[in-house]
Amino acid sequence: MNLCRFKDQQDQARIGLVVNDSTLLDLTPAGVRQMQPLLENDDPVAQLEEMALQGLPRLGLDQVRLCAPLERQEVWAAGVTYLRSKTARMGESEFGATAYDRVYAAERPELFFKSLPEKVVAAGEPVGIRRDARWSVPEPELALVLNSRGTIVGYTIGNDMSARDIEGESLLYLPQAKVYERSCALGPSIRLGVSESAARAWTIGLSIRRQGQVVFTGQTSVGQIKRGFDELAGFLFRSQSFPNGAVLLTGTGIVPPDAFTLQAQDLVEIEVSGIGRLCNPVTVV
Ligand code: DO4
Ligand code: MG
Repeated sequence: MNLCRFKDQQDQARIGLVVNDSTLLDLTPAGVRQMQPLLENDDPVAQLEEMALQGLPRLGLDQVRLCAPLERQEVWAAGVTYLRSKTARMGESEFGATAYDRVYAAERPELFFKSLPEKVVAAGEPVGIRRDARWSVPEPELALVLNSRGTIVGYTIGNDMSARDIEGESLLYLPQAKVYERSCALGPSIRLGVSESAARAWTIGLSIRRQGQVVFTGQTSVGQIKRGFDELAGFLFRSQSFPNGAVLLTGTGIVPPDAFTLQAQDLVEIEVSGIGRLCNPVTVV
């Protein structure tokens, strides 16, 4: 069951339930105006299944504009959770290599702040590459949707856009490599009611198109993530509360070759087998 946010003709955000590739159910007549109360519910799937029986209006997905599937949640990200990410970072940074090696094996994961909700880019909107970076890549990641109790209520697709030259120059530049205009995309919807073990069987695919030609493709499996989802969420909620819940990206396992950098007008397409597809064009910011 996939939950989405969309804008109606009056530009008002509404909540919907994705029925199939082309149709959604508008949950507004069932009294749903925000996602948060649903995500706080102990069993959102049961609640939504009941609503879906109420003869709600059907809309074509091509008639609405999807918004990023979050409201007031901060977005955080985990890093160096896949072996591929560890080896790539060790290669990009001369003096930071041991830090990446250590954090991969350490008890405490790397977690960093990624985005305020209002800065997150939705499916179809441009993601940014910094104008002062030479080496920019998308990071396709499974994102955990957590309620205020730190419980995983769903999953969405995240793109942790990164400037690898800035990140590689100094570990202290990580916030500038990771947090800038249009550096985080989420969407298209939240998949609810899936256990961690089922999500671990999903695949993540990345394809990058330039002028219609595929210039990079890669694939990984969510099962390659070294850490448990509750472990990551548990560290995020240590000594910190999130009254609006939080979204936590779980790290990348797909890294394009070192010679590859994104360019303006490239098209980034991320597919997570259990969720759907997040596509964004690239712009310079
Ligand atoms: O420490 C650098 C960031 C790592 C990251 O974003 C990832 O592994 O996905
Ligand atoms: Mg990342």
